[in-house]
Amino acid sequence: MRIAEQLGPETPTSPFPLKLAGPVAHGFKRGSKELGIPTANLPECTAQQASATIDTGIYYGWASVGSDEQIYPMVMSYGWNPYYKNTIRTAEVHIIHDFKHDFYNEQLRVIVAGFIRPELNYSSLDDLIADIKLDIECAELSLQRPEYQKLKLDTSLKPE
Ligand code: ADP
Ligand code: RBF
Ligand code: MG
Repeated sequence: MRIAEQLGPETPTSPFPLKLAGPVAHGFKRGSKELGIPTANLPECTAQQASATIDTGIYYGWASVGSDEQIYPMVMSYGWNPYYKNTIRTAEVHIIHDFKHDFYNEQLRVIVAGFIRPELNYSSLDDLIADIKLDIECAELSLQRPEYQKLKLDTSLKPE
């Protein structure tokens, strides 16, 4: 099993920080039900835009939602979800916070700050879940660094 031991550069390095936004879209509903890890899906056109800048993979950064001023750490899965053999590329953001309600259609603002790993296929759901938990740990550690904390001040994360 992979271990999230590599934190990457001390400073966000090109193409990061990458800003993405859009109203939260509906997906296949597997995140909450099958994985216990909900992912707020960015609209297809936003995912399309990202393809000009980043490869598929797992990323970390910051996020905010709707009129909420709070800025949360996030992990983003960008790609084909090989475990599920999807035919469309999705940008899915798991916000590292326990929300009491869904927020479909609300504006999701994201700053992607760094890369964690490529997308992988798994022989079991448990292995996928275990890796996502490592991704979350990796994101939390990476985002503690001062140059990554500064990104929280970016105006693109503020509600309109
Ligand atoms: P879908 O396939 O429609 O994306 P998911 O099972 O992945 O469904 O659940 C995602 C939804 O759960 C989000 O759109 C959002 O409304 C809600 N949600 C609740 N908590 C979170 C969270 N911490 N991170 C992301 N989405 C969350
Ligand atoms: N799906 C995969 O098939 N392979 C992966 O390596 C993978 N990594 C993920 C990492 C994170 C941090 C998250 C939030 C999701 C990941 N998923 C991965 C996506 C998962 O399959 C997807 O969230 C569900 O299909 C629900 O839409
Ligand atoms: Mg989802």
